[in-house]
Amino acid sequence: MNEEESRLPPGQYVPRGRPVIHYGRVPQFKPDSWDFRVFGATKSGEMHRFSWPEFEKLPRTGVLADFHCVTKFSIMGNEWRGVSPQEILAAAPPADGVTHVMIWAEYGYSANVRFSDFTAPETLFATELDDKPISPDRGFPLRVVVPHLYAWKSVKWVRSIEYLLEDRRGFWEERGYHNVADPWREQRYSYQEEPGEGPP
Ligand SMILES: Nc1nc2c(c(=O)[nH]1)N[C@H]1C(S)=C(S)[C@@H](COP(=O)(O)O)O[C@H]1N2
Ligand SMILES: [Mo]
Repeated sequence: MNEEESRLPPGQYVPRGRPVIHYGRVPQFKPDSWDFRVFGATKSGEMHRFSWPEFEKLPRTGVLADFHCVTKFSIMGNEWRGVSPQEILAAAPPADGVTHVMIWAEYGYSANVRFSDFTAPETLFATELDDKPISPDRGFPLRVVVPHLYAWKSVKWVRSIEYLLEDRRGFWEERGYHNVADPWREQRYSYQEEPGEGPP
């Protein structure tokens, strides 16, 4: 097994090229009306709002990570750059007792992650891929990457996050996909969920 093969979770393969997949149309970025909101169980009880210029001022960091789609292709060695979730947590702190985060995109797409997945060191609010602004079809201007979970949790065109005191399913999690989505455990479908892995 070579080094790249050992980085492939079970059942995955490396395709030729880099597929682009999403549900629905590519939204247009309008910098004047674009905002990023943090709502739900915030510490202050208030919603936090960042305009594009405000969001752009947050410090940036890099993450090198592979990317695994549940349809079985993997994209290896993506160089993401963007804002760490730690910056968001500092600027818009969650209340005590937040267990999950719902990540919301344009057009109502969403994905829920455990708070521990949200704060994992490889999770990022990415603005650049491979030294260029993320392309419109890959999520410009802002995309979350949660590379240690199946890629439907890596929400493109992110517009808000919601702090949750109790777990709730997102778009694909409501449509038969696994609530946790760990590719190393092949958590593809909701029928595989064990007690405690889904919302009550
Ligand atoms: N907003 C949004 N984000 C999304 C999706 C989507 O339909 N809408 N699809 C997800 C799925 S299933 C995958 S595999 C990846 C694909 O990312 P890519 O187009 O950069 O390869 O985006 C994820 N993020
Ligand atoms: Mo996917």
